[in-house]
Amino acid sequence: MHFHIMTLFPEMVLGGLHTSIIGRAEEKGYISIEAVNIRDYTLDKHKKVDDYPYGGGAGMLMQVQPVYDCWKALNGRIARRRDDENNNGNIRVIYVTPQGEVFNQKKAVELSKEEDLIFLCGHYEGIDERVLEEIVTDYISIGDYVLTGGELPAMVMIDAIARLVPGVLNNGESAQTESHADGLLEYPQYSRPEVWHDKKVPDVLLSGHHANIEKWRLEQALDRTRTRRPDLYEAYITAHPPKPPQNKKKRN
Ligand code: 4GO
Repeated sequence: MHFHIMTLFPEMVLGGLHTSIIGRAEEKGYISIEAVNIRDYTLDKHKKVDDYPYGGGAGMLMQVQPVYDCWKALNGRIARRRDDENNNGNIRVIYVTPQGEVFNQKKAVELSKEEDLIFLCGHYEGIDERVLEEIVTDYISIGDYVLTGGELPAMVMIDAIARLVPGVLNNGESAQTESHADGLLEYPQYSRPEVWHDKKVPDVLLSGHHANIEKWRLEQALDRTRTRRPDLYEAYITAHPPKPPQNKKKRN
């Protein structure tokens, strides 16, 4: 899967994503991450990319020309790599904005199935609406708060999406069993030593009894979700109503 980030701060995005698991996934070729500097496309002789908003108001806006020309060039490069000149506009462009649909694990799963994704990161007070209308396919937010730029949310989403791409996590199972995969928070986990600060690892985990361990983990996940995220718990219980107790027929 190929991630393309349109930004005024390419070093920021690349610096944050070239480390750890995502960096290794890139080295191994499971994903690629490219940052494109919008400023490289400005036709302004002073390399300016922003201007005052019509109608007044605080701050500056990113202008249509550099954003559009940057996208046009990038989209063309992707189309040529795919050997498909007719796919203009097919590549999803995500504008990272507090006005978008709120990102979650379900959205991450959906987006992880794309071959290419373009993230458009705004700065200042945002981007001239007209170019957004022409190039953006998805408006997505990482939560109800305002940041100074779209770079951090783009990095958050890329991390969440990339780890779902096959091969990125070494253990194929771990993306399925973790928090949010099934709508529940994850059960608590323990490693060595067996006792620490007088706290002992729960006996069931040392028992080797896999059915009991699974049962304990599900109970813990349910309990944790109910107390910490009652909203998720309600949704889970609605989708998985608890089975009524089995009515055991007495045999004569
Ligand atoms: C995205 C972008 C917050 C989010 C942003 C978010 N703030 N909650 N700021 O995902 C355009 C200029 C938006 C700064 C950007």
